[in-house]
Amino acid sequence: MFEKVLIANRGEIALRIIAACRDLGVKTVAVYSTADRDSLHVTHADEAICIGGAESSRSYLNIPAIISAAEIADADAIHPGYGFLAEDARFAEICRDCGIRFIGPNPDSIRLMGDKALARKAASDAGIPVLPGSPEPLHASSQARAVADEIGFPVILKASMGGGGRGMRIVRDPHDLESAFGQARSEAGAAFSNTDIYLEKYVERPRHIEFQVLGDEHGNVISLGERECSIQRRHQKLLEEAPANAFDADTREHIGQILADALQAIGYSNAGTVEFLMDDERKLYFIELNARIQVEHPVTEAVTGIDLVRSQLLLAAGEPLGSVVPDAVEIRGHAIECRVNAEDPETFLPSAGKIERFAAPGGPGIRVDSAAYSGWTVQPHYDSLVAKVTAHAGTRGAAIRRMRRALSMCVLEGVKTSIPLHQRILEDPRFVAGAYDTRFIEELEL
Ligand code: MV4
Repeated sequence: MFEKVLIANRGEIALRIIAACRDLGVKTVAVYSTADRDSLHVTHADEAICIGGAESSRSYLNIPAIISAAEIADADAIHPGYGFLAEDARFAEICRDCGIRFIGPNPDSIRLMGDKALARKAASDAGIPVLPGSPEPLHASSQARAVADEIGFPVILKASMGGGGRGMRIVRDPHDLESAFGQARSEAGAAFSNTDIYLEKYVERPRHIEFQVLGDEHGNVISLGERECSIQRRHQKLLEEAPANAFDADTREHIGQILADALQAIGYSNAGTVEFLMDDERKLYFIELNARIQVEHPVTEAVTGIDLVRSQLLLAAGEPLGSVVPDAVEIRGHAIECRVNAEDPETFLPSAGKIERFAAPGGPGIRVDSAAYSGWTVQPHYDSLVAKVTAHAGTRGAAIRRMRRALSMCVLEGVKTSIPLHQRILEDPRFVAGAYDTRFIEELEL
């Protein structure tokens, strides 16, 4: 195992990684920006090094500063968390070239998955179901026309270097295809310095279902089941659950086996999340693979009993999968996570400011991941996540009641938060019935 791990992140995920390291007896190095001097990841790491100014580009995205910190502290590995440098293939490569283990997939996997058109082709070639669409990136609108006429409208144009909802354009009327293609291309060029576009059949009212996978560095991959993440607003998830609503064990098994075989063929290792859209016939189609630990990993940890961040560390250190996870992974009960953001409930804009009072809920089946404390200031420079509250219980109904109890016992004063919105979601009959899709929030707001 590693002697010392540098955590190239902040907030709750930095604390989560420190916890996993300490459980394994691994020393930790925090890095922080000048805005984060009073942050808990600085308090709790064994060492802490200031790497630059408040703006992310000067600190948490500053590769030379982070590598220098790792060399000064003599860290043998870097955990990138999520966001920031987590899916930067170049950073993973630089770590490797400097003799520092990058705790995540290899640079080639990260690069492949970063190009959504190539990822889609690789997934399809490896036997993962994809939507009808273009087999390669499109370079001219005539190519888009040929594919769209073949598969039928509506279609969606997506930027290859986009993802997570950025750089997409729905085309319902065949007459709009050429102009939409031109706009998608110029937007992609401006946003990603890459004009590659691909096309897919557009799925109306999809559900967002994602599978957690883990792979070792010896060619073994397993699936740890799915999460349902359809409750989101402007591509920001608000609440996630595991397992997905009314998802049968046979489908879980079937897709899980396809993913294990496919990712083994691709040479994928460490943690990953395979995103699918589920249509109204409950068919699943691959859309993206996120080559990182995700915000919502605690719901999978709750229902599988597997510590995913500990697993990432062990796998990156070369441990075989068989010694990291049990032979038979069972899904036990139901878990729900609410992402508590410091935001204005009217405008959804981040509400930075001082937290005057914070007391996290607890009790049976409740887990809180947070770097907040009374007197801490929510920084305007970073994302507005203040706490993740995860409820685990024997049934979905019991998990919903447990989450309502936890949110009602969460004291969080001084900033506006998304808790009232979460409470509305948890009372909504469609949510309670599990009968929702990705349009749930826009319809809740009507
Ligand atoms: C789609 C789609 C419908 N059809 N692709 C948005 C985020 C990105 N990961 C993929 N997204 C979508 N891709 C096809 N072919 C609808 C969405 C989509 C969506 C997907 C998941 C969760 C929320 C969403 C909200 C709006 C659109």
